[in-house]
Amino acid sequence: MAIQTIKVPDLGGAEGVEVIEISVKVGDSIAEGDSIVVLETDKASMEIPADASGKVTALKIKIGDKVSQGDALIDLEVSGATASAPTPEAAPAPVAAPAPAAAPSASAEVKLIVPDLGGAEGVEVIEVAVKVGDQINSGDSIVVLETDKASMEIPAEVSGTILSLSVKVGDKVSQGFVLGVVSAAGAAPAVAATQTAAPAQAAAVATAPVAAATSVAASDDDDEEDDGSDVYAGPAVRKLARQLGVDLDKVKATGPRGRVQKDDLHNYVKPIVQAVQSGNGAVGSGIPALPVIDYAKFGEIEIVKMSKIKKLTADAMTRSWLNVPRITQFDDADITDLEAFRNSMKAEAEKRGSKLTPLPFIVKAVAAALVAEPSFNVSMHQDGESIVQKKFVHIGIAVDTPNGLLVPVVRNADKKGLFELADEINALAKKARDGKLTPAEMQGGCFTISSLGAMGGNGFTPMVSAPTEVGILGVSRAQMKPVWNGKEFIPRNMLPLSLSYDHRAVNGSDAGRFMTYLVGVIGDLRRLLL
Ligand code: CAO
Repeated sequence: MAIQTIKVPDLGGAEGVEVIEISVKVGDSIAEGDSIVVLETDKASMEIPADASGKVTALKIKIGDKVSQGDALIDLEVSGATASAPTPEAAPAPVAAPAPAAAPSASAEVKLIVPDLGGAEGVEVIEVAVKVGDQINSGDSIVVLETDKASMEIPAEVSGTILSLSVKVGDKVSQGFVLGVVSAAGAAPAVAATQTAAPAQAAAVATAPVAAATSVAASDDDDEEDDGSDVYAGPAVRKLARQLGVDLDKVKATGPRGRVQKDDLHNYVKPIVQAVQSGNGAVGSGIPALPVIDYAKFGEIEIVKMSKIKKLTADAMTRSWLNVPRITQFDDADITDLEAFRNSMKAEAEKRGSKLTPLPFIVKAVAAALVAEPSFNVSMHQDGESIVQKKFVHIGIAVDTPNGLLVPVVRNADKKGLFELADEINALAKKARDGKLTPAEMQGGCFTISSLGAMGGNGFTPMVSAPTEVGILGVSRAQMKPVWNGKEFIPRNMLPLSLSYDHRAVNGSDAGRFMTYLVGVIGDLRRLLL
């Protein structure tokens, strides 16, 4: 390991150039060619790339500093390098600036010619910053070129009107390539004729190999196409934006003079990625991403990882929420008689080791309702034009576990007795809480029952388990209520039921019939015999 200091290279003669952006921080691992800082003169800005890979151990500058050639920028811990071979200058062999060169024609027309690119050939044009008819000033960017290492801007040497352009995005150009012709009103032929570097304009300073780049302040044109070309941003940021497919126009700039910085791009992209990964937003769906909130601003917080089950549930709920047009219907079932029967059976249940809660009765009633109203015992077919009608009755039971919600499935519930159902539900619930359910035990459900009765509540709107099911019954806490029997109010034990259904598969009248049947059976279990 050795420490190497990266210094300011030849800036084409410019001195005391302002540091406007520091793209790295201590501890960052950077690769050769990565931008370290952005410097800005009154004409243009330029990025200084690292000429070695390594870990940043110290920053020698801060934003606002004025630097010149040879000033230290950062210390880099370089693996594999020997201490005796530090690179004294970031740009050991600075080449002439890729100065905009212009050659005069017979009239006042001046060709815009690609200058010396530090030896690079066939460099790709990634941006054409002007169009025919544009009035340009000397120093305005004409094109941005990009090698695999860095990008650079080619500014105009003369002021005037663009008469023609002979370059487009994607072209590969080398020194001498004619980019276009300018009608250079008042251009001094001597300037136009020379093809030497223009240090005063030092807009682009290439190190060897071509490695520095510039960008010029945004154009004032309001009628530009919305392609980000009129956004003020450095080449590295533009390159990153292109790689990520980000429209720079949409990125909020926080840099000096409205410059889009790398962090701005990260801040724009991060919430979108997070939203997509968490299922809170879907690319191309038009669903706006949720903003990222820094909760620490409001008080002490702790970030706690969600369990795998919770994450899976979150994904499933989001899928259901986005895909299922859900309706929830509410009703109360009179369980006074059911409870009287259940209490009368408690001793017998205990004797055979069963725990008889209201739930097995509800499962039995739901199974009967699925047989009587098969419109609920379906799945939406993936062809979008059919439904899958099921001839079996498997019922999922939502079980609350320390790791999250699990839904084991009671198979052929319509064919099982109350004790058998009670035992199976208890066994599956225990397995769920012990983390011992097999995937097969959680598959194949036709309908789910989510019972929050032991916890309380008057009703809720459960989520349909898409795509396998189209209905789910929420069970809330039973309580004594005054019920009008036609002559008087009598106390009855009423069980609140919430039936959610996928309105693509089930229509309101189906749901009404299902609920009425269910409430009738729960209210009078003898109906199961019919
Ligand atoms: N009204 C009033 N009391 C009720 C009731 C209701 N609707 N449902 C159950 N109870 C009573 C039971 O009778 C039992 O009392 P006793 O011991 O005096 O008989 C007590 O509440 C506790 O019942 P339980 O929870 O042990 O048993 P259960 O059969 O009702 O439920 C199970 C089993 C596994 C469904 C439940 O334990 C569970 O995990 N529920 C949570 C489900 C959930 O999280 N759903 C939300 C999913 S999000 O959509």
